[in-house]
Order: sequence, then C-alpha cells, then structure tokens
Amino acid sequence: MRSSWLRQAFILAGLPAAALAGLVAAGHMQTAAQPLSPSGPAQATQAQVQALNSGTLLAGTMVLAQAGTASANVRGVSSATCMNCHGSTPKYPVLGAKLTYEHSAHKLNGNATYANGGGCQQCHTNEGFIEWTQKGKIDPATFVANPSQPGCMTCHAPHETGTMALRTTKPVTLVNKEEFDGGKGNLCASCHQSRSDAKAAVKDLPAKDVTARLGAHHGPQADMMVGTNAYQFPGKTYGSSDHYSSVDNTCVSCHMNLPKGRYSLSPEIGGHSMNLAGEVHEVETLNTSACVSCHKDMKQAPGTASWSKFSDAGVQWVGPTAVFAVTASDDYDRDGKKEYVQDEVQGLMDLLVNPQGTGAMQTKLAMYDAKGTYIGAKAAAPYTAAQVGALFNYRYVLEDRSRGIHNLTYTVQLLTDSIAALDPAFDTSARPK
Ligand code: HEC
Ligand code: HEC
Ligand code: HEC
Ligand code: HEC
Ligand code: HEC
Ligand code: HEC
Ligand SMILES: [Ca+2]
Repeated sequence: MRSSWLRQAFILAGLPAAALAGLVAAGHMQTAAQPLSPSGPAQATQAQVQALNSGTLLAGTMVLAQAGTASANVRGVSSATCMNCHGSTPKYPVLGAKLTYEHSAHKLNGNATYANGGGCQQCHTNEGFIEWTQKGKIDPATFVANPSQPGCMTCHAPHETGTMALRTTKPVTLVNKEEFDGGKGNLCASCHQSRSDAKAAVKDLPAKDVTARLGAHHGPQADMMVGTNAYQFPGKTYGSSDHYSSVDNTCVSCHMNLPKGRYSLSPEIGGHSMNLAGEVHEVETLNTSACVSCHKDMKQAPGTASWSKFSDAGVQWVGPTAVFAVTASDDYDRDGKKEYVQDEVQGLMDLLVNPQGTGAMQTKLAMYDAKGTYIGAKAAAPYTAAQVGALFNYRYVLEDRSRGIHNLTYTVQLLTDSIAALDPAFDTSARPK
C-alpha cells in the first residue's frame, strides 16, 4: 500500500482499513505518482491540497483536502466531514436511501454488463454516465471495463462535493432538439429519454426496415412528459396535460415521494426504489402519497385489464394490476364505459394489439401475431408513413409505461390517431382537444 496516509485518514474516519485496501485493489481509487505520506500528525501543504483537488488522487479525499486548506489539519476536519454521511447521527440518511435503492431496477436489472459500449454505457453504466456528465459526450468506440449499475455515485458525487447534491440538474436537450426542463427531474431525463427522432424514423419504408427495434427505445418518459417526439399525424393538433408544468421537480416528486405513517412505509415503493407500485406486506400497493398533495382523495383500485409490456419478442400481458382511481372524463376506448384513466389507455393499446389477436396491427396490418410476437418486418408490401407512425406511437406508449399518467392528453391523442389511421371506422369523437 503506497499511500499509508490515506489508510490513516480512513482509520481516523472510523472506517476499516480493509475497506480501503479492497477499493484500491478493485481499482476504484487512484493513488498519486507521488503519494503524500505525512508521518506523525496528518498535515497537508498547499501543494498537496492542489494535487488532491486536481483529481489525480482519490476522489474521496477531496473533501478532506478542501477542508484542510483552511486549517491544514486533516485529522480533525476529515472525520467530522465523513460523519455527515457515515457517522451514527448522519446529516444525510445514506443508509435508509440505500435500503430503498436495493429495490430499484437501477440496482436489480443488471443490464450494465450487457448494454455497455456502442454508446449504451452513457445510460446503463455508472461509469459511462459520470463520463458523460463530465465531458458532455462519451466515445461510443470505447466500453467500460468493469461496468456497474447506476448507483449512489452515479447521481450524487458525495466524495467530491461533501454533500448529497445531484451530479446534474441541467435542462436536457432531447434527441429532436426540444428541451426538457423539469427541475431535479432533469437528472432522470438525462437517461429516460427517447433515442430516436420520430421525424427522421417515420417515413414510407420497405417492410424489412420496419424492424423490431424501430422506435423510441425503452425509456421515452421525458419526451412523453413534454408531449413531443412521437409521430404526429399531419393535420392534427397535439396538446399536453398538466403534470409537466405543475409538478415541481417532475419525475422526482412522483417517483421518490415517501409514504408516511405506521406500516405504510415500504422499501419497495417511493424513495430510492423509485417505484410507484410494489408490495407492502404482500399486498399490491400504489404509492398514492406522491399524488395527494394535488389530488387529495387519490386512492388505488383493482385494475380490470391486463397490462401490455415490452418483451424481447414484442409484447406480453401481465396483471391485471392495481390502478390509480381517477375516472376518465370520456370513454376513450369506445367500449361504452368510462373507466379509470389507466384502464382506458390500456383499452386503446389493446385496440392496436391484444391477446385475442384482433387488434388493428394484427388484422388490418400483420405487424404482430396473436401471441404478441412482432412479425412486421417479414411482410412483402412496403408500409406507408402513417402505418410506421402508428407502430412508432404504439411502442412509444408501451415503453413509457405509465398508461397515460405522465401525459394523458398526448397519450390519448396519439393512440386515437394511430388506431384511426389503420381503421377509418374508429369513432374519434372522444379524442381530447
Ligand atoms: C439515453 C439513454 C439510454 C441509452 C443511450 C441506452 N439506453 Fe437502454 N434503457 C434506458 C432506460 C432509461 C431504460 C429503462 C427504461 C424503463 O424501464 O422504462 C433502458 C432499458 C434498457 C433495457 C431493458 C429493457 C427491459 O425492459 O428489460 C435494455 C435491454 C436496454 N436498455 C438496452 C440498451 C442497449 C443495448 C443500448 C445501446 C445500443 C441502450 N440500451 C442504450 C436508457 C438508455
Ligand atoms: C438515479 C439517481 C439516484 C441514485 C442512483 C441515487 N440517488 Fe440519492 N437522490 C436522488 C435524487 C433525485 C434525490 C432527491 C434530491 C433532492 O431532493 O435534492 C436523492 C436524495 C438523496 C439523499 C437525501 C439528500 C438530502 O439532501 O436530504 C440521500 C441521503 C441519498 N439520495 C443517498 C443516496 C444513496 C446512499 C444512494 C445509493 C444507495 C443514492 N442516493 C442513489 C437520486 C439518486
Ligand atoms: C456527503 C456524503 C458523504 C461524505 C461526506 C462521505 N461519504 Fe463516503 N460514501 C457516501 C456514499 C453515499 C457512499 C456509498 C454508500 C454505499 O454504497 O454504501 C459512500 C461510500 C464510502 C465508502 C465505501 C466505498 C464506496 O465507494 O462505496 C468508503 C470507504 C467511504 N465512503 C469513505 C469516506 C470517507 C473516508 C469520507 C471522508 C473523507 C467520506 N466517505 C465522506 C457518502 C459520503
Ligand atoms: C444513468 C441513467 C439513469 C438515470 C440518471 C436515471 N435512470 Fe432510471 N433507469 C435507468 C435504466 C438504465 C433503467 C433500467 C435498468 C436496467 O435495465 O439495468 C432504469 C429504470 C428505472 C425505473 C424502473 C423501470 C422498471 O422497469 O421497473 C424507474 C421507475 C426509474 N428508472 C426512474 C428514474 C427516476 C425517477 C430517475 C431520476 C431520479 C432516474 N430513473 C434516473 C437509467 C437511469
Ligand atoms: C405525476 C406523477 C409522475 C411524474 C411527474 C412522472 N411519473 Fe413516471 N410514472 C408515474 C406513474 C403513476 C407510473 C405508473 C406506475 C404504475 O402504475 O405501476 C409511472 C411509470 C413510470 C415508469 C415505469 C415504471 C415501471 O415500473 O414500469 C418509469 C420508468 C417512469 N415512470 C419514469 C419517469 C420519469 C423518468 C419521469 C420524468 C421524466 C417521470 N416518470 C415522471 C407517475 C409519474
Ligand atoms: C403538483 C400537483 C400534482 C401532482 C403531485 C399530481 N398531479 Fe395529477 N394532475 C394535476 C393537475 C393540475 C392535473 C390537471 C387537472 C385535472 O385534470 O384535474 C392533473 C391530472 C391528472 C390526471 C388526468 C385527469 C384527467 O382525466 O384529465 C390523472 C390521471 C392524474 N393527474 C393522476 C395523478 C397521479 C396518479 C399522481 C401521483 C402519482 C398525480 N396525478 C400527481 C396535478 C398533480
Ligand atoms: Ca372505456
């Protein structure tokens, strides 16, 4: 171990030296070419502090170094600073945040090793995202040698800043050049955005080019919230509902709000789980705590429809799962009943593709088979832009995954127009203005 002073700082900070040794061995920490090695009381000179701050040394010691600038007494200050997060009465609830994070897809899905390189690392790996925030781009020709899932250090930079401030909250320019500016939700939008510009992707195309991958990619939530970058049919006007403009910090306020009260707090919903749905003592529970500040009577209700979700083959259906009990103001899917908003949206989705095989994209066009497998690229005849657009919109809503909650107006408009493009007999009178 070259930097024995570091070991000393960790010991002083009450952290086991073994933890440090493990990190250095794992390559998480860089040691300087000329390590600082004060013997006796820990002292840092101005030059040493500059070396630390230049980033050539272990990031975790910067806090310590900055503090050291004033007093040059690393010992006292460093342990106090570390205690803000690692002490027994920490200023920041690091351990609690970690508990809920254990239930997040960020931790659990494990695509960091798969979606690495080719530009994928920007959103799928901790290392790639940090590189992107620092350089404004990543080199798609490189890949991360030991990639890790998005984690604490992806969204925060505690060892650089000494606080749990977010690594970025800059407004995000979406792929179609529209801006997403949703406060702290800008962090989320940096990754949860479409990777494809609908205007460029949707045109008359030979069937072989209408592949299983044509579309927005898995997380177009930022585009959906703004109400942009789906295929907008010529001659139609599109609008948005209020969540993007009225919910401060957008994504963060709804997804990370903590339920309150005895027995309601659960690591599966709210906080760093980022889930709005989970199980609380084996009961399927929606996190309505995120909604009640505005919709004061928000409740959950059993869902009636199975929920279509992306699968590698095409679509699969799960559920029915619980829905937010907000009755729609119209019968959007024209089945004669005004249902809860998410059930109406699912009804519209099922008019395009459903498990009975009677959806417009299964009968009017042979894009999906009865099982929900995508077969569209095998057709003989080419597709028109309107047909490709309907497919784009179907996938955009499917991958948004909120069944209308992010932006009900835009969602219903897109689906209504897409169904009507394939089935001119469809009654569009419930389309929101
Ligand atoms: C701009 C950010 C971004 C880039 C670049 C990106 N992804 Fe993703 N990807 C996401 C987000 C966000 C999700 C999760 C979306 C959700 O769950 O709604 C996701 C989800 C996935 C999933 C999981 C799907 C599932 O439901 O299991 C796979 C697989 C995936 N991406 C592969 C890739 C590959 C391969 C690449 C590179 C070719 C890539 N991604 C590039 C943001 C990105
Ligand atoms: C995907 C991004 C993301 C990841 C990963 C993440 N956080 Fe956070 N964290 C946030 C956001 C957003 C907030 C809310 C910030 C705010 O309101 O200022 C937050 C807030 C916090 C806070 C409260 C800060 C305060 O000022 O009270 C703590 C503590 C925290 N996170 C710890 C962690 C820990 C520990 C991990 C890893 C287990 C982690 N975070 C992983 C995004 C993330
Ligand atoms: C602003 C909060 C904050 C401060 C201050 C802070 N840390 Fe951390 N530290 C974290 C978070 C968050 C993690 C990740 C938690 C986890 O994964 O369990 C972490 C993790 C660690 C780890 C485990 C290795 C790793 O990277 O996950 C070590 C060791 C550590 N910190 C040492 C220190 C030392 C030494 C100091 C003082 C010089 C310090 N920390 C100051 C927030 C902080
Ligand atoms: C570094 C990029 C990145 C950031 C920043 C990020 N996410 Fe994610 N998010 C992902 C990826 C990638 C996945 C899918 C995980 C996987 O496949 O490995 C995901 C998954 C999710 C899921 C679970 C979806 C599912 O399939 O169950 C939710 C919910 C989510 N993110 C919300 C948020 C929120 C809210 C924020 C901001 C506080 C945020 N994310 C910030 C990349 C990111
Ligand atoms: C008005 C509250 C609200 C806002 C704001 C919001 N979401 Fe959501 N989001 C929801 C609801 C509700 C769902 C559906 C959850 C369910 O029914 O399981 C959802 C679903 C999701 C999912 C799929 C989760 C899953 O388990 O399948 C992801 C990922 C997601 N949102 C990310 C985001 C991102 C990123 C932003 C900001 C760009 C955002 N959300 C803004 C309420 C919100
Ligand atoms: C900051 C305030 C705010 C929060 C938080 C919020 N909403 Fe809303 N929501 C609104 C406003 C404003 C509207 C538009 C006015 C209206 O239709 O009531 C709206 C509309 C809706 C609609 C559409 C109603 C319709 O038929 O047009 C649904 C559904 C909805 N919200 C669900 C939710 C859910 C679920 C959550 C929590 C996950 C949530 N909202 C959180 C402010 C909020
Ligand atoms: Ca209906």
